[in-house]
Amino acid sequence: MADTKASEESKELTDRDHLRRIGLIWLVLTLVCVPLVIFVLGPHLPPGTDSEQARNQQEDNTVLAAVATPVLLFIWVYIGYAVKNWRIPADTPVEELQDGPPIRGHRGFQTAWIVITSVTVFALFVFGTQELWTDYGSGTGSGSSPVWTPAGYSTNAKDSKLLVVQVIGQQWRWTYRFPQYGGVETDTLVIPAGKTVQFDVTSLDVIHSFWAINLGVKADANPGNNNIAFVEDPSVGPVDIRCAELCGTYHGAMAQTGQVEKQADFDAWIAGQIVLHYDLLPQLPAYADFYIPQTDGGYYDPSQVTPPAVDSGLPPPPPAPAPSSAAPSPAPSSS
Ligand SMILES: [Cu+2]
Repeated sequence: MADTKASEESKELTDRDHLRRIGLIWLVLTLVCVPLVIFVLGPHLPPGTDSEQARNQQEDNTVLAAVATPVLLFIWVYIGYAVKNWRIPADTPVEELQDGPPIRGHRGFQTAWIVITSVTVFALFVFGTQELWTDYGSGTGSGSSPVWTPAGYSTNAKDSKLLVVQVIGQQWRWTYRFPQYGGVETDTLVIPAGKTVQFDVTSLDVIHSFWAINLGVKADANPGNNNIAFVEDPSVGPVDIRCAELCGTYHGAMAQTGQVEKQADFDAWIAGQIVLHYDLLPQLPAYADFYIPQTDGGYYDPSQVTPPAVDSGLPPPPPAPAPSSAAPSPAPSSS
């Protein structure tokens, strides 16, 4: 009875009245939900706030969610309104079921649709491009010549004022090499808090992707390629690391926990690593931007070799023996 009354009532309303009601409900919900998305949901969005990059990306995700909210609400409000007001009564015989009348050629609606969607998408395009450009190269896939470089960056790791960490992916583990610390290699990532770190990401075999989730860094690891990404001002705590490119059977096993330490703790750790691996250092190939295992049986492309800079406070390791082209070199130690 109430249903019939309601549907009779809605029949008396013009399209314009319905539109006004839908618009009003949408407006109220939008005014309530957008601030909730920005101020309540936003601070919980990934990738968190553990570095400058992460904070920027969290802001980007908040902007995207805030822009998407009115669109989503319009769809939900319209569906809810239509279900409530234009539903065919349940006892309608099947043969009487039919589609509603088609809507054609409403200039105002078509114009508004095109303008609103175009402005939204174009604004997001400009915003997204600007954010990629200025958000410090993380994930831009700029390769060895990053679009954005922080102060202190140098194309040669030796001259860089930043801490350079070479990230080497292979099936199925990560190795980290520190060219400014005698080229020592480690199997865990430790970096100092509050600094800018440059990740030179490469691979020994197939394509991997170095994803330091809570630092907001994701960079593809391509064999024969040096893909550079930066992280600024990381805060002390664990780093959640994954491989983000399906790379074979044990792809899922490339998950690891690194650590951001206070500078003094990092200094102690890296000095300890050098002492631990001191005898092995001469057996490592000279530092290079990437490994090319196939070329001459060695692990680095000789044309890419740049001498390592040692500023660990320890004496530099003895010079590496001349590479032999007859037999393949042993795999570099990663532990
Ligand atoms: Cu992988």
